[in-house]
Amino acid sequence: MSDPVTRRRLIKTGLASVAGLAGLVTAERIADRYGLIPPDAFGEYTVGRTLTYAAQRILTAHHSMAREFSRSEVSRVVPVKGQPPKTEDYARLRAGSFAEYRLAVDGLVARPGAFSLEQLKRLPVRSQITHQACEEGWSFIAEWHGIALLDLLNAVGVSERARYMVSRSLDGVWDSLDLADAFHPQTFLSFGMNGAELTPEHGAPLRLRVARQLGYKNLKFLSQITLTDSMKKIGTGKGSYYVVPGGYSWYAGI
Ligand SMILES: Nc1nc2c(c(=O)[nH]1)N[C@H]1C(S)=C(S)[C@@H](COP(=O)(O)O)O[C@H]1N2
Ligand SMILES: [Mo]
Repeated sequence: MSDPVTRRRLIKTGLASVAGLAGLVTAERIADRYGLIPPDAFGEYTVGRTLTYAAQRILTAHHSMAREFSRSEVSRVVPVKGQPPKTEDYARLRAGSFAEYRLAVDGLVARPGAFSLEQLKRLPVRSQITHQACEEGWSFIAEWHGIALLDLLNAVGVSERARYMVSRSLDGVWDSLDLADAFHPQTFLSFGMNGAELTPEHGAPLRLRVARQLGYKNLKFLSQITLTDSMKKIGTGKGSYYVVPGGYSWYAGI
């Protein structure tokens, strides 16, 4: 390799010091080679967002786990942000106890499909008691029941070309995760909370639970997941509904 900065050095010193060492342009080129540039890096946000994401990905390369709690620590009050969709479609699904609900799984997968809750529950059902924090400053601990997203992804067979998993919701919100978070063992598709079925307020019939990122990455009322090699042609091309001027960043690691 002719490049003076090797991957080992990148991991040892971190991208921030590489930036100091070799200049930001070189650092950006290296970050891109190792898939360390987030989809919302553009214009004035390129350097800051790339440094944050790359540093996190290098530090957490070995699937670090979010802390899990005991039942006695579960919060008594759980705030809601994002009310259930007010559409006729959602009302109909809800009236039918979500029996007609399907989660579409498509894109770069070997076996795309549309799965009912009953089908999804044939995968191993798991629980976790974790902390979810909203960027607005409130948080709660809850027990989540669901399936590990990685079990579904393995069942449909994700292509080697895939780099991101796009998620879409029945209220029009959409977002994406890189595959490190999509295949993280604590990333769940949850249909239950604190021993009961997930309520519409908390995202029924199915929501994402992403234990290592902020609340807004935990999409509720999930309708579709799509595997893709690039975010450029999806929505705004910036990886998330929330990435707008004055909005949030795509990567919200905690
Ligand atoms: N589809 C959808 N998902 C969403 C939202 C939303 O408005 N729509 N709000 C997000 C935000 S900002 C937070 S903090 C959490 C809140 O989850 P909760 O309402 O279960 O506490 O859901 C996230 N998921
Ligand atoms: Mo939030």
